[in-house]
Amino acid sequence: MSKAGSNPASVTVGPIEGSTKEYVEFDAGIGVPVRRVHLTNGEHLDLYDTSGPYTDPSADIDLESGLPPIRASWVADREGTQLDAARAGVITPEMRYCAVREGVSPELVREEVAAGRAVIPANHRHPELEPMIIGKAFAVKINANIGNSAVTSSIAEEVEKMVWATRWGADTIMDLSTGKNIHETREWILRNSPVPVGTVPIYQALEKVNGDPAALTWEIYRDTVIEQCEQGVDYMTVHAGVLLHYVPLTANRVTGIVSRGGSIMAAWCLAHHQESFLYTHFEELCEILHRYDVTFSLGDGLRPGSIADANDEAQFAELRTLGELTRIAKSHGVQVMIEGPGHVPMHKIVENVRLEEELCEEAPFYTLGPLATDIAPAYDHITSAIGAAMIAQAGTAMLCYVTPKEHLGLPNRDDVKTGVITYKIAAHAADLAKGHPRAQERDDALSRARFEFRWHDQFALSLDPDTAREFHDETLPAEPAKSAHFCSMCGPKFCSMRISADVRKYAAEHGLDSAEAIEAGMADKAAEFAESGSRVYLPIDSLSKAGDR
Ligand code: IRN
Ligand code: FE2
Repeated sequence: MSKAGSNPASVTVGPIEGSTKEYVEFDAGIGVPVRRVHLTNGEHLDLYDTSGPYTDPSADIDLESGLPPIRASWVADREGTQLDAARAGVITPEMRYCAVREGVSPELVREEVAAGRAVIPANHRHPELEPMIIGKAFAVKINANIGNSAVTSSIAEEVEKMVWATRWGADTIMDLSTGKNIHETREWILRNSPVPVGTVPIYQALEKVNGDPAALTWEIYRDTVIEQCEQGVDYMTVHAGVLLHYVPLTANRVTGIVSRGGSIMAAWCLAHHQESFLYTHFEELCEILHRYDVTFSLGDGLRPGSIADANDEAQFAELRTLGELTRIAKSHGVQVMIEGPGHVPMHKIVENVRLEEELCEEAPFYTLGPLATDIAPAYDHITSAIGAAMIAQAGTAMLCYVTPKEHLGLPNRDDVKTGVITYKIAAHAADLAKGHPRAQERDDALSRARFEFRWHDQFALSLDPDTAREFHDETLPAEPAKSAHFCSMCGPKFCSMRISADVRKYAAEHGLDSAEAIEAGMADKAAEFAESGSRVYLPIDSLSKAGDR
């Protein structure tokens, strides 16, 4: 491995509270990971697990040697892509693996990949990867962006951010490093990443020409792409839809071009008054990506960066070009997904999915939020999760997370976790609405635990057990409170869950169903009320006598 120098010291390891790491039987020596939540009533629930061996206490984590190359024998003499195989009717081990993870048939996976409605980003040179699938027929996925910039962050921190993001549920990560040691940082991340790693090669190409977009050339870009393909990057953002004659369409926008990659390419086109080299050399790019089975993520360089600019001509002109490029990529057997906005008000969201599907042959849509309003910097994980949930329900396959630091600074570890958890909420809410086969199991298990006051189980089933427990324990830290039939929100007397349980108990004791029980209970209460003199407000001493303070 070409990883010299700064050795990342350590990363977060160990199981998530209330869960163990298990492997569902697959091929010899390879299992499909699940997070098994153990409940106090003796039941357990297996959850989709993105965290890799880091949550397995028996795993030997050594960042120097990287994760075990579980796919090594699958890719040893592989030629072609998952798309080629799927079209030829072949079910690859990666497809079978994804099928187990999703709880669907391998044939469904093959069909969706063959149709270009799903992608399995898996570079032949990233054998450490635990394969996953992105497509609207499957669970909605989320991506976490990490990466240092020129001003902050070290390699050690970036590797930890990858481990940390996948611990909380990131399905893929993108290394957007722009500062020093880009190649080395990426090597550490790749060799230790159980999830697909994406990049935006134009960022590194720009570093190579000292930050001057006009100095970029096709050759420098091409060599950067090859360098990253060789390293094992699984998917790449390519802003090939930013055409020279689209740039003027952004002139009257409120926020112009907000995409980093988009603005670099726009600057190049204007400086040379030539068509984008990403567009003119697109077929060559397809040939390179095909050799490694790297997936295109066609960038939305002209995405709206404000509510005012949503769904404008610049955005949709680019989308039409992405449709054209999708067909070219697919004709080369290269897998494709399409990046989308951005900032979009709620009533304009569904139109984005409809158009993307129409223009890009239903290639998986991968969106950045969108933010449903511009007015809440510091809370843009929330403004964007509103849009993300809606766009995912409409058919978006993967959501790029937004952290509370969006528009303000580089996210730290806490921001990364907040962003991931927020996006898991959006993705899961969409899975429920779409009727994804296994989504509701978890809600039902958690609600049962809540109703039965199994506090430990409620924590363990939650997206963020640590914070759930911490909030509970702020007011009721003692262990007996973990089986108490109330929490400090309403207190023992006003707990609706407890009262409901009482209604059921009354029903069982009196041989009634719940509705009858409520009626009978009401009648009892009415009699009691009349007996006590029909007064709504009782004198304080009558209450304290009953100990009811
Ligand atoms: C996702 C959808 N639209 C954009 N993205 C992500 O934004 C993309 O995957 C990558 O992580 C980042 C690229 O940003 P620029 O270069 O377009 O600003
Ligand atoms: Fe923005």
